[in-house]
Order: sequence, then structure tokens, then C-alpha cells
Amino acid sequence: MVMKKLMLAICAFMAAGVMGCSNIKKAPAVSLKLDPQKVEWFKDAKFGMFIHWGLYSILEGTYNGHTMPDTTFAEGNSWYAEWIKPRLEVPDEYYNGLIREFNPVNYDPESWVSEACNAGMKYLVITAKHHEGFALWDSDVSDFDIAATPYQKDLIGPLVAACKKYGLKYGFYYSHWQDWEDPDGALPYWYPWRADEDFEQYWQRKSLPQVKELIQKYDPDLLWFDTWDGNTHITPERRDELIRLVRTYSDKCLINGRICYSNPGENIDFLEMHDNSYPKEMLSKPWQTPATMQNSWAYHSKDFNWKPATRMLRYLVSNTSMGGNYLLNVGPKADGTLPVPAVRRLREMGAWLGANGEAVYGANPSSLKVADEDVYLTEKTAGDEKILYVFLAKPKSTVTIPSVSLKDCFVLETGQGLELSSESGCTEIRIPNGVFKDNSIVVLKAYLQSEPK
Ligand code: FHN
Repeated sequence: MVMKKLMLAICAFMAAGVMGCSNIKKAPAVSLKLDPQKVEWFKDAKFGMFIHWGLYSILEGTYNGHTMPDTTFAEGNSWYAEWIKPRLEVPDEYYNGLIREFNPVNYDPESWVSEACNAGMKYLVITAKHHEGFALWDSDVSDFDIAATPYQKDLIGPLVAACKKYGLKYGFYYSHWQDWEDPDGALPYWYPWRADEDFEQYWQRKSLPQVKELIQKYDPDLLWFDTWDGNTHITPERRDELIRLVRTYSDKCLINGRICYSNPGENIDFLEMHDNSYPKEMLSKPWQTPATMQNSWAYHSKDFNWKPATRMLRYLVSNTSMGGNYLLNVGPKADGTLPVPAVRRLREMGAWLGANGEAVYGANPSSLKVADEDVYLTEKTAGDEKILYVFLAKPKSTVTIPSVSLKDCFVLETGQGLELSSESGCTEIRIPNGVFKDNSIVVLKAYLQSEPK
């Protein structure tokens, strides 16, 4: 295997020398813009599962008696367990040696996918390679991959097969910039800046070829690249080179804005917010919030900061009302099992969506506004009728919808009819106390009266 990769690298190097550039640069010209119709599924889907899984999962946020966050280290003040290597100063030899321990014998991709489906999620995004540099598939251009573990078997292929079987869209997180194992990959900001000509080596030798591999081997529905504020090596030229590569080998794969967070350009397919960040208004493109269930993305056995399902549902509803998606993370354990608190929350969210999903999936933001931060609105069109959905995150006795007249208003889950009254062109909905039986979000459904012709 090592030999195979060495040979491939030599061939690529020789070809680049003979042709003066890599094969990737020779790809035929393609439009950098994807047909907007191909983003429609994403806009309708609203809710996806993010999965952070890699060698870091073995450490579970603790190394050598130190648990993150640990301020005795200069950069140790973070809960992000997938950052344990640089933050708790784990030596390279030790960290990269974890490859000899990674053996997820309980990995059952169908059970992951069925949990995602039962939670009401419509797509899934897994860290094919995070900043640590480790590939969850047998990569042709790197030996720091699953083939070098005791497990040996590809982890991505069976997950893709399970997604196809259950009808879930799937995508890959790929750390195209940070790579802490590659001698030329970018490092965290407190390390010396990688010289641009060195980074270019990594870019051509590993980053671009691995993205091409992921597309050619697995045909993903989306690619999730990762940069954030501040300086990166991702110039507009490299951003466009990567977009071109994706468009050359896939005519459907969506690209997120974090390919170059500070300058995503016009050709990405959706904007990606900062971690756990929720805009207060509509944005110019489809967008998504990547969100944690705990503080950490990767499994962290001492991070007990689990968010309640009701709070996470509120984030989902809030995003939906403003045209955004919610990509909620799960950090599996190194053995391949999902943490119990994550599963419980997924099932609670799925139960709520089972009753109220009609108001979420395929729904659009409403042009109507209610001046109450505990009320969210979405709209749908069904034939000639316009439907308004009103989400009540806190108990209320009345809600006034301005500038419209409504008819047939009822509680979506139970069908209980509600009284309406009109005044000065507004409609007041009266809600009996008994509607709020627990602390879950209550959804009302009403029809908008059409204007007289
Ligand atoms: O550094 C990563 C982090 O580990 C995690 O993957 C998140 C997910 O949005 N992205 C980066 C930080 O924003």
C-alpha cells in the first residue's frame, strides 16, 4: 500500500515536471457557477447531521492527565476536542501514532443514518479529513489514512451506501487548508506561518487530489470546506481553482462559503455561518449554521454541556424562518458508537418534527413580521392557497399578525381550532392556555385570505 502511494506520487511528480503543471490544472474549462436549481434540495432540507470523527476521538478531550480546556497550556483554553493535538501540545509522534489504535469495531453506518433519518435530518456531512490530516478512506495520495489502521476498511463507502439506501443526501467535510500531519499543510495561527511556496506543495500534492478522489470515489452532494476569519492561504485564485476542480468532476456537488470565509465570491452555493452563530435577518444566499450539541465537535467525555432538544429545535425554527439550515453535530466515540445523550436528543427532535415538520421542510420565510422574539413565521403555497405557520416558542394568549386576514387557524399537532378576530387589517389569534401542555414549541397553521379581485 505504501509502495502504491509512493509510485503514484513519483508518477505525478514526473508528469508535472514533463508537462510543467499538474493534471488538475489541465482540467477543461467549466463554469464556476452551479445551476441554482441544484441548490433547491438543500433549501428544502433545513436540517442535517454533522459528524466529527477521527483519531482525536480516541483521546476524548484528555491527554496525559490534562483535559480540555486547560489554561496551563498557552493555547489550551478550548473545548474543541478535535484540536487537542496543538492545544494540549501533544507530540507529533504520539498523536500520529494513534493511527495504530484506531479500530472502530462497532461502526454501523446504517444505525447512524437511521438515527439521522429518525431525527428528521435530510442530509449528513462527515469529516472525511479534519485538520489532523487523517483520511477516513483509503487515499491514493496519502498513507495517513484508514488503510494504515488496524481496522483497515474504508469508512466512507459504507456510510455513502447507507445514505443511498435511506435516501439521505451526503457530503464531506474536507480540511483543505489546515493539515497538521502534512509537512507543507497550514498550522494553527500560533505556529510559524507556512511559506506560500511550501503550502502550494501541499495544495497540489494532497489537498486538490484528495478532493478529486472524494468526488470520483463517492459522488457527494456537497463539500464542506473550512476556513474562518483572519489570514489563510486560500487566495481567490486557490478558491477558484478548487471550485473549478469540483465543478469539473461533479455537476451536482454544492460548495459552502467557508471555502474562503472572508471572501467566498459569487460561485459558492450556500453561505456557512460561524460555529453556533445565528443571523437575525435573511441573507443574500441560502445559508446554514453549523452547531454543536455540546461545546466540543469531536467526542469529549468530560464535556457535559449538552444543549436541551427544545433549545436546538428553536435554533432550527429560527433559521428556517430566515431561509437558513441547521447542521447539528454528533461526535461519535472512537469505537464507532454514538454517545447516549446525543441519541436521546436526536430522537426528541425527531418526535417534534414528526408532528410539526410540515411547517419546516420546504417552507419559506414569510414576508409578514410579528414584533415578538418568541414568534417565528414560515409560509407555503398549496395550489391557490397560501398557508402561514406560526411557531410559538413561549406560551401566549394572543398573537397578532399584521396586515393580513386569516381563516381556519388551528394547532398543527392536534387540529384544535382557534378563534380569530380582525381589526384594522390585522388578525388576532386567540390561544387557550391548555394548548401549552409542555415546554415544546407550538405550531399554528392558518390560511391567508386572498385579496378580493
Ligand atoms: O476548526 C474547526 C472546528 O474544529 C470545527 O470543525 C468547526 C465546524 O464548523 N470548524 C472549524 C472552526 O470553525
